[in-house]
Amino acid sequence: MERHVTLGEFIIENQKDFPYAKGELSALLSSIKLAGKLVNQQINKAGLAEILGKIGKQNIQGENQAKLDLIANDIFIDTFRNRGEVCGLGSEELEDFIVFDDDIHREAKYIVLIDPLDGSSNIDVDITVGTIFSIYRRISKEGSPVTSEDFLQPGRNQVAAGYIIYGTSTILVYTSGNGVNGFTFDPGIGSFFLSHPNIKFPKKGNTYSINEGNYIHFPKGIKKYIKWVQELDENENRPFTSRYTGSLVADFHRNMLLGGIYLYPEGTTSPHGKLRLLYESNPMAFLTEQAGGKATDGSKRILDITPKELHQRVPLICGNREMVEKAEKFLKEG
Ligand code: AHM
Ligand code: MG
Repeated sequence: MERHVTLGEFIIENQKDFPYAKGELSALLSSIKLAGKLVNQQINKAGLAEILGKIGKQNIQGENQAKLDLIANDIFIDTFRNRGEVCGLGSEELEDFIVFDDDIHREAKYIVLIDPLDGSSNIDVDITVGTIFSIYRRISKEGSPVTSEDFLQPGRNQVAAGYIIYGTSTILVYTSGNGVNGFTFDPGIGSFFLSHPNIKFPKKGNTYSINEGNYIHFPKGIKKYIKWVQELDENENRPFTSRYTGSLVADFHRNMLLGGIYLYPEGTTSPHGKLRLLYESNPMAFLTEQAGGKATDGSKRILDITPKELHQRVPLICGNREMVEKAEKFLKEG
């Protein structure tokens, strides 16, 4: 019988990838796995459990919060609180970071940043959503209080990052700096199994993902790039195909598996784009690079940006290296 590797087994087998870890990072990834299963369960029954819809409040960024956004947020926070590997957490849904300041957590090495339910405008219409996570070692001394500097580290310091995509199947995709692997959830057994080993962007791609409704607000270079991808050129497989769900996780996942580029550029109404550096762009940039792609804000490597604030936004262009470099060229020429 063929051996099916579970996520738990894979994490333990690859523990040697983490030079300083004594098992805490493996345990932390297991916490994410557990929280992901709980969120998955809620999403699957959302229409029946009266947990669809908005709650009539807005998050720190002025966006309407959905019930499931907050349920997912609470599930992740409770899971980390119930276990001992995390000393602090930042979430897209919370104004400030949380410090787990008790005897168990104070000595912990890791902080976590999460977007508990990304693409939340899609929840009520049954379109794929995702959880995005990003893990750093704290800078402050273990045992001392967590500080904002622990959270405001450049993305290149991430020790692990990934997402859970709640789509036609539920898949957890992560990297700990040694390639990208995906694990599909088997709901009958209740386990994630390795289904997408060593994911790499295909050499060539011909899908572009961008909210073209914002065209009028885009910088000139992006407008020209969009016209270029729509031009006929049989040698280069153009025009490209447009695919955009409004869920970063879904668009990213497809582009990484089939080849493509995702763009959320700056616009006149959103000068730094929409996506959050800490909760969305950094983890996706880490995954992108680990899968052989490129992630930029238009001119700079995303992972080299030093964040100034927790909810900082940044333009994001990520995907197949060649495609991203072409978009950068158009932006440079203006
Ligand atoms: P969210 O975290 O509030 O769901 O917002 C992030 C989402 C991304 O998943 C997606 O790519 C983008 O917002 C879509 O934005 P827009 O509707 O402006 O195209
Ligand atoms: Mg989001």
